[in-house]
Amino acid sequence: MSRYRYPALPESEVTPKALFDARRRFLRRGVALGAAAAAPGLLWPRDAAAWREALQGRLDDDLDTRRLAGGEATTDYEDATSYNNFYELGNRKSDPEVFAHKLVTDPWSLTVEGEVDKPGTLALEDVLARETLEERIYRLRCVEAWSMVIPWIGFPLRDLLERHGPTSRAKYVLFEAIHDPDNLRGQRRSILDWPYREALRIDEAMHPLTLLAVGMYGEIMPNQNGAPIRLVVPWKYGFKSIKSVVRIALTEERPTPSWVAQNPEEYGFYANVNPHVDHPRWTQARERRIGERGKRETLMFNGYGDEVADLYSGMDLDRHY
Ligand SMILES: Nc1nc2c(c(=O)[nH]1)N[C@H]1C(S)=C(S)[C@@H](COP(=O)(O)O)O[C@H]1N2
Ligand SMILES: [Mo]
Repeated sequence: MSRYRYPALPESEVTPKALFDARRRFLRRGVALGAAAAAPGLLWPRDAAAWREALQGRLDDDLDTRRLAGGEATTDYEDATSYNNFYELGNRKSDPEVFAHKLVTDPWSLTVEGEVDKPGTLALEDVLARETLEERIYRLRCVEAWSMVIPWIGFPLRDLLERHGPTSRAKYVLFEAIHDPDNLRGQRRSILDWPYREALRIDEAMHPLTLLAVGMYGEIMPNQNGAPIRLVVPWKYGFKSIKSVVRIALTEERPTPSWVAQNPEEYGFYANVNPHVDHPRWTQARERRIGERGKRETLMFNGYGDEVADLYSGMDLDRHY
């Protein structure tokens, strides 16, 4: 990926893969590293540095890991943080890393509203204090026919939604990303109708594989990957996995995601990974795994069919792409 190598983050900001692996080995041997995990319910520190330290303390804890990428090797950290789609930070794959510092993540709050009994806006540290973090290794398949395998750290979206009590009218979940055109160069251009919006059907949102991620590779989420909190829906094309989420609204009507609004011929609401339905500009039968030579066959539902195919039984997936 040397073609995409741009000025790297300061060394203190990154954990090279080797260090990550070494720490994992330590953790497997049961050696406690870093600060102790913060107890749920603890009042989290409000200033950014203290918060980072507290979150890092929880990431250093021996989190449960679920390997859900069929034993496939994880993508190099360097590649996963330098080859990105994050249009708020620019169009090129290298832009998100180069302009990562423009994303202001402190303070950050998350609003949950709409069809819920208990709407509310919480500081991110208060959201996190309630949740149990875990590690999940998932494939990530972009609609542009490249893919990665990423070890995320986060918690099921379902846990958050249930705390707010979805009403019986909640049929869809809308997600909205940060809107900050003063700092985010991409938002000064009309690539999309900002802010970036995505949506899931409620059963997709409540599915145990659907994750809200706050870290990856044992680290706090790098800005270019969607800090401080992003969605990860591993059986759908990457554009559904919206980064830097500020608002979640449960709705009765189906929301229109940004990409669907921009080009409904190219992007569908469901966007399930499907090797049999081609995008007008890309065949979806095969994919390029970043860091590998050659191509891989794309798997139906990105390899998560056993878990999720039931969600779509009786639906014509050629039409509901
Ligand atoms: N807010 C926001 N979220 C976004 C995007 C974006 O441009 N803005 N790009 C999407 C696309 S197209 C992909 S493939 C994934 C890429 O995630 P990664 O850079 O962490 O691999 O993020 C998705 N989430
Ligand atoms: Mo993508």
